[in-house]
Amino acid sequence: MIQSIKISILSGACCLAAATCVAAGPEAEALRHRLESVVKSGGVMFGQHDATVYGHDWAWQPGRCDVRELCGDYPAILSFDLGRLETGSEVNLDSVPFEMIRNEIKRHHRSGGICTISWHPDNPANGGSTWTPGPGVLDTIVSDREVRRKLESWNDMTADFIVSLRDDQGEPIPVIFRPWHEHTGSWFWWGRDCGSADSYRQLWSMTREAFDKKGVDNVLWSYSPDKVMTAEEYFERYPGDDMVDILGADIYTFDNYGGFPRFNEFANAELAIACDYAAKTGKIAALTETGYEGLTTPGWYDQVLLPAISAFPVAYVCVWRNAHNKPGHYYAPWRGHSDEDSFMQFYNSDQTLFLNDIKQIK
Ligand code: BMA
Repeated sequence: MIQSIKISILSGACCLAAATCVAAGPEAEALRHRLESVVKSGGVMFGQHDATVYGHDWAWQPGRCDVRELCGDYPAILSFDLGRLETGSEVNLDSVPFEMIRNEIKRHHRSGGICTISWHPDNPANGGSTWTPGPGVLDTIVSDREVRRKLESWNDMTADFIVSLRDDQGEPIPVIFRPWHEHTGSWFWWGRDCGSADSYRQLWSMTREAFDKKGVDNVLWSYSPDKVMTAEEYFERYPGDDMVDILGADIYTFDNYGGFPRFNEFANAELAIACDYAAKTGKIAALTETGYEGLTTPGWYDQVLLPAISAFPVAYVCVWRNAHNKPGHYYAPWRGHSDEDSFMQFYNSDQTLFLNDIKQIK
């Protein structure tokens, strides 16, 4: 029943007016078109980070996925991270082998799904991790030649990985790339207190230049500030319309930061800003990262997340990971979890789209 309602919504899908293209090749253009069709349909795709490589109590078991074991379908969007690729490591910062990430992206693409990639590189200025912010760290990419060179080589490595994503016919697989996110906070070395707005924009330009030089055209670029209440904050460091395809927002629910009501305030404010601007510029808006760690108060999925996204024309929402080796660090329930009903109501909504729902959306 639900499925047939979803299908009838989707059959009315069509694309919006063509948007300005950011160095996108035909595959990335097709992905853009698909995201526009989703928005036009009134549906919102569900995604999760690392959803098919590990779950709350398992890891590296092909085909498994907590979400699928609960609701019967895979997320429409899979998210992966390239942090530590720049060090030459074979596994990322959460121990996921890069080869596995490549294969999962290929497999999900073949199944009709969409992938998004984030990148949490180490700190090129001091050798620390991605979470080593400090005053001026971001500015050193402009002022210090050695740091700049290091970052250039890291950008090259990431570009090489992304351009190497190919399907069985050797055609490029389009992905959403979400670098330098949550820069309105200061927990990453590219955050607000780590340098000037100009340095942040330079960071984007450098990455973009490296990708262009390598001929990477299978990417849609997502700009994803952390929670903000005003357009001034949202756009303070915006790298420019020619750099950005997706107006994103990364907003979490925290019990010690206003809980559900505060999340609603931020979601209402920031998604309105992103959607308004997306509508004006022919771009796409999305809730690019969200979640409520441990789902400790029941009802988050149906009473908080669903109303938040229902109010806005966002193409997708992506929750963070179910860590297999970090107790309590999970963002989606699994079969047998005490709050599984809330997720099932979210899944059963006519609006939410999972992998099977989007296969027919072109
Ligand atoms: C954070 C946490 C960390 C993880 C990092 C990068 O939000 O999930 O455990 O290492 O993301 O994926």
